[in-house]
Amino acid sequence: MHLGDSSVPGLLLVPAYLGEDEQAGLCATVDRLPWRKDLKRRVQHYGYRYDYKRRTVDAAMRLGPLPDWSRALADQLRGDGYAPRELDQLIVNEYLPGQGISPHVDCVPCFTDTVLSLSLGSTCVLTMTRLSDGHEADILLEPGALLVLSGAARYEWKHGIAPRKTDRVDGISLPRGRRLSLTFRSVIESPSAQ
Ligand SMILES: O=C(O)CCC(=O)C(=O)O
Repeated sequence: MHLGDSSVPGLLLVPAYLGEDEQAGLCATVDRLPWRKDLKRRVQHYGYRYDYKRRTVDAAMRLGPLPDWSRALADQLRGDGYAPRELDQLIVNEYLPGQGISPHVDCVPCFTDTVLSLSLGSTCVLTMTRLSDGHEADILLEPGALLVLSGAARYEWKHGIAPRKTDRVDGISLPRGRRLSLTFRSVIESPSAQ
């Protein structure tokens, strides 16, 4: 794959948003907390639980305020101008080499227009796929990078990570290690179905 030959409107990549110490601290914090193990990869949900089967979030799935360690990060992202609204939902994903996430558009009625994802621990290539014609753009996510999806990148492109152990970028092999991502969103609270 070759990076940088197609731009995705609404996608912002901020390299090294988090330093190495900050990343290590976050990994250690997350690893002390319980993981959900009902998917192929392990996840943690804060703020609101996300229902992967129904692909939705509603008021009944509120878990409470974000825990302090992630609240500080959410406030920092907002203070730095990357999030127009309060971020009140966080999903932590763990990807071991060979694991990925299927291409998807984040639930449109559930979340507002800005989705922010922080990468920790390992490089990986995220693939953006334009809904209108299937055109793909590969984005190299390095440890500490912040990815912001809004506008077209949020609504008109899918994002996903292929389940492979090595990414090849501009002729260079990049073996994947264990990667964690912290994805922050703002929930649009709709009434619960119950
Ligand atoms: O791991 C990532 O950077 C992307 C996570 C993601 O797409 C999601 O949680 O919906």
